[in-house]
Amino acid sequence: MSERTLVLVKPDGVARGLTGEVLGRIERKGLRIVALKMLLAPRDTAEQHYAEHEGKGFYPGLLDFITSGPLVAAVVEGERAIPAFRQLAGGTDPVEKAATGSIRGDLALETQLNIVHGSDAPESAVREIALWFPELV
Ligand code: RTP
Ligand code: MG
Repeated sequence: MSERTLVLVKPDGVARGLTGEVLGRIERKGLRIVALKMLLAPRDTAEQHYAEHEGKGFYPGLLDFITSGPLVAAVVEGERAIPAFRQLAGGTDPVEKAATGSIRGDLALETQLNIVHGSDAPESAVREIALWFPELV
């Protein structure tokens, strides 16, 4: 079933010049980029995006990181786009969890600096697309 997911190339990925690498992998998988923008995330957008992690030890640092520089936000569409992109991204810890061949497994070393975000469920995708692309909904 075709569905949409929200992808972020996080500030570390943009700063390292990996935006094209990430978008290229999405396209080569056969997924379609249907909306795309670069922006400095406002603090309140970052807080809403990561609301599920409020109260965790890494949450303040995560907000500082995600607002530390420009990021690229994309709406990606295709068959099973949500799990398909999660597989392209690899597990959260780039060394212990992400497989070689995945974006994180190939390109990252640290859990916070793991290059990309992808929605983890249909409800998250709807919420996150509305948050980052209010003009689309
Ligand atoms: P994301 O939401 O960014 O797509 O990543 P994810 O689902 O794979 O991981 P999640 O558990 O939702 O965590 C969100 C982001 O927070 C940072 N993090 N740091 N230091 C830590 O223990 C820790 N745990 C998570 C990572 O940047 C992770 O992607
Ligand atoms: Mg997550």
